[in-house]
Amino acid sequence: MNTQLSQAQIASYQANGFIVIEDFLNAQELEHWRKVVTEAIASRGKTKLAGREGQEKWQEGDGYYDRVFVQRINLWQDNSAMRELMLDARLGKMAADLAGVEGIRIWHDQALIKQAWGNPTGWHLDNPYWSFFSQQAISIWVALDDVTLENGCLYFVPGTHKTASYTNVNIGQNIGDLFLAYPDWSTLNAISAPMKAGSCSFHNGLVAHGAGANMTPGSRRAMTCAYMPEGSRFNGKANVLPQSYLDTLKEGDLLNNDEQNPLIYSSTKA
Ligand SMILES: O=C(O)CCC(=O)C(=O)O
Ligand SMILES: [Fe+2]
Repeated sequence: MNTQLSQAQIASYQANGFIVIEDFLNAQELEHWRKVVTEAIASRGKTKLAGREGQEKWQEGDGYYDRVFVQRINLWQDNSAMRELMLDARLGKMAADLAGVEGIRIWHDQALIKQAWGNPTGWHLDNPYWSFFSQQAISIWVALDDVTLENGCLYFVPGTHKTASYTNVNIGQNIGDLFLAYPDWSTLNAISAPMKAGSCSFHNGLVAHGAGANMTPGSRRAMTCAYMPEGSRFNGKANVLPQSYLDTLKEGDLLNNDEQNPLIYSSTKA
């Protein structure tokens, strides 16, 4: 795993709100990640979020959003091989160094499989969906297939993380709705991020991003993980937090539960 970051890469991430890292996984590691993701999804079944079997809200249906991608969240919580991949401190250090923070917790992982002929991923921000607000939230997105303009690569609008508020839109059928909420962004150009399988990108939780449709008969598989900077506080949104934990939280509380949000790296702890 190529986890080295140069100062130039960190500076580029901070200026643009995203960075692509080529050849992140070697061929053997890529095979392993593919296998783990495939098995974890298969054993999860139709429930999108760990621990929510039978809850209607978290079951895959057949609407537009269900055809954007197969989305399975917090696979680390119910699959031990995925837990080993996601809790790797080297990933935490990359995320912390790019974000410019001391400590990083897992917010949630997610497999995002844009299947053959899948819908585009409408433009959105990530962090406003989550239970904490942070300008330093960050996600890794690992390409498990060659990701191209044809099968649904990511797109970013550079620099938007600097002017974003926490206003957001849902990933819906009108893929450009985000630009109605942020009219100042509507004349900016997007950058596409095609990647070879095994490459990855990191993006800021407030940078405008989306992905194209899958216009091919093959799947575009990605394994992703969203990270929360250590010290983040509860903003009142439930998002993926279980009810039993929400019952103990009030707005402003530190989100420091090691079971739900493991601290995978801290520069101040050995
Ligand atoms: O994979 C996609 O289509 C979208 C990914 C995304 O929005 C994210 O990782 O935050
Ligand atoms: Fe996103």
